[in-house]
Amino acid sequence: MLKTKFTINLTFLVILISGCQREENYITNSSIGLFSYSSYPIGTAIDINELESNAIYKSISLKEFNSITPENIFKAEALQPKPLTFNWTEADSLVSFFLTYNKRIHGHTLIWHNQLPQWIIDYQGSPYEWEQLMKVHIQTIVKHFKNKVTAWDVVNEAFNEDGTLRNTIWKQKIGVGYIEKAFLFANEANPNALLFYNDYNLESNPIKRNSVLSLLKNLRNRGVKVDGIGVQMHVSTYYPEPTQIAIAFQEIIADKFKIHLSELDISVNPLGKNIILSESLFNEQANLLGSIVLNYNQIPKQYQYGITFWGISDKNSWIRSFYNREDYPLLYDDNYMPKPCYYKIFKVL
Ligand code: 9MR
Repeated sequence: MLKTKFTINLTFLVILISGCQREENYITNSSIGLFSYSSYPIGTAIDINELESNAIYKSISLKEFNSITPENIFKAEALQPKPLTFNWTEADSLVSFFLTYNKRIHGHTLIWHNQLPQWIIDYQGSPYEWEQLMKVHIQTIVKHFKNKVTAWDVVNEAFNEDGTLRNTIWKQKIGVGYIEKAFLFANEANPNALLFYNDYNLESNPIKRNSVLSLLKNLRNRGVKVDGIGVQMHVSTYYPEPTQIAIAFQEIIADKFKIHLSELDISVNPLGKNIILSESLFNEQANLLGSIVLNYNQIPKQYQYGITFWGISDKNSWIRSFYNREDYPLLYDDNYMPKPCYYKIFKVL
């Protein structure tokens, strides 16, 4: 009995070690990162503080990814902290650093209701003056990064879950036409930039997705340039089902919009319970990621803008601080070691 147990354990150990060695080869024996295996860009959100202080973070960002979304420093509070005073220092340094390595820069985000500077929140003006404020904000930024930033999330999170338009400060001050105007202003500032609408739960909530699609189709029918949709993909091992995600992708491409999986992370603890970490938990996460990537692979090439993860290590994910819960949503663990979901991508790309 004892002997059988020992044999099984030994066999298991051998399998485990050889499996680990195979996986280790991906990272130790080659300088080839995730993006080199992919026919479409693979990106990450970048936290400027980590980039400047953490050498491992920096080297992973360069090795594994070829598309970069600044996580916070392109937002209005960072770029225009005071009226008509633009602060380019951090954004310029991040952009020029990654351009040196031929990375694509994705601009996130021009018009949003969060992370606004106080002066915009307090601004008193007519609808026309608000429209001018929005125009100057969009066009100054888009022109500043012309030939550097490939694409913009022009408007972010403008819809409610029931499909109605969110009552943002922009809608209150300018009216429902603010989304159309934002796209027109961005296009005027750089006709070569790709323009995206970005939102969450589009992969799981058909009501919200249909509203977004009908608004964007309407804009496009009237000659407004809208290139694609950022499907954020803050998903979890519990929800949604891969089939729901596949349906979302099919509906979006049927309407001829590019798809950016723009903020992908996979929560393993969406309900904030006390969890026990296990191999099966992380395998489940890896399997979901695998099916997301396989579904994305099915999209015709012209609609594949790329897949962007919302960070590198679990340690720095927005989820832990925002929801104040234990979670492990990204490709690397707290010590910057690749997790099963990292290895899974190599198998499905
Ligand atoms: O990851 C970002 C986090 O560091 C910020 O504190 C937070 C502030 O709202 O924004 C996070 O990023 C969000 C993104 O800009 C838009 N979609 C939801 C993301 C997660 O909240």
